[in-house]
Amino acid sequence: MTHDAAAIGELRQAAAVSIQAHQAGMAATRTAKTEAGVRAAIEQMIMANNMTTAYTSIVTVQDEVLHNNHYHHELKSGDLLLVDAGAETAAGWAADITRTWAVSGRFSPTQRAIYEIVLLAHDLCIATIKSGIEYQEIHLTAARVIAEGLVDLGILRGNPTDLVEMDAHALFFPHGIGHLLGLDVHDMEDFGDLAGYAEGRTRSDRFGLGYLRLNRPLQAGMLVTIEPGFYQVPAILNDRDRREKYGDVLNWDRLAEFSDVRGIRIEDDVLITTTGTEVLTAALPTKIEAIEQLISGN
Ligand SMILES: [Mn+2]
Repeated sequence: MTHDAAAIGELRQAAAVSIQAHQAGMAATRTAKTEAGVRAAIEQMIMANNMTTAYTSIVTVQDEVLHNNHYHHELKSGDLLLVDAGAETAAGWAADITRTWAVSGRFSPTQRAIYEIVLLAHDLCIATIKSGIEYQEIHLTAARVIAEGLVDLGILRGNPTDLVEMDAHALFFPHGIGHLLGLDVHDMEDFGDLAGYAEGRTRSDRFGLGYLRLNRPLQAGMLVTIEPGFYQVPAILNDRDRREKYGDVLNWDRLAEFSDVRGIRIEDDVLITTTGTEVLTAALPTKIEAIEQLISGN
């Protein structure tokens, strides 16, 4: 559950190589014709550091497909490319990073607006983490920021707190805020929820909480991911029951203006310390301007 100094040393190395790999992927986006070309650059960097991929890389312009392992799509100007890739050291310690960038090197105004909401959720979650806080509270922080942002944009209508209570955030953020990270990328999930859930706790049946992989108070030495997202998943948004339940709170006409935002996720690896937190993957930028620079190379 908590990592000792030797483990943290390994986890730092996995994080450092994963950062280099994402930077290589960003640079490769300038010339790559397909998702596969970007994936190759990312995984080459991991291999060149004598590491392996900690999990099957996600490198996709179909950003709304949460575990997409196809790489054949052409990269087109106007697409967002979502990359979820991490390295694993020879001893088996993993990193897990997601970034989303514009293939052209320039986010559109609509992509920028949604990206800023996801980034605000990411930043506020990380700022809120400390030893003793409930991880579910971090998840709900992200849910609230996303609901507030979507209300501001006119996509959702209503009071953000009420919207989170009715799980309206999960229409666009249909997964948990993150998970434990260590020898496995979803560390210890082979035990079901035995490690992820504190004794006596079980998964919620709520649409907006049931996907949470970790539900216990955080403590120093734990390494968790923080990975808020926004996606337009047709299977969720076109579901007849949901369209009825959320018919009054979702502005479909306004949402249609954001059709070039299929999905955005931003994920970092956060170590809880006795004095606060340390983001092991912080050296990889999350701000739009810095990412646009890395893509365009200027
Ligand atoms: Mn993850």
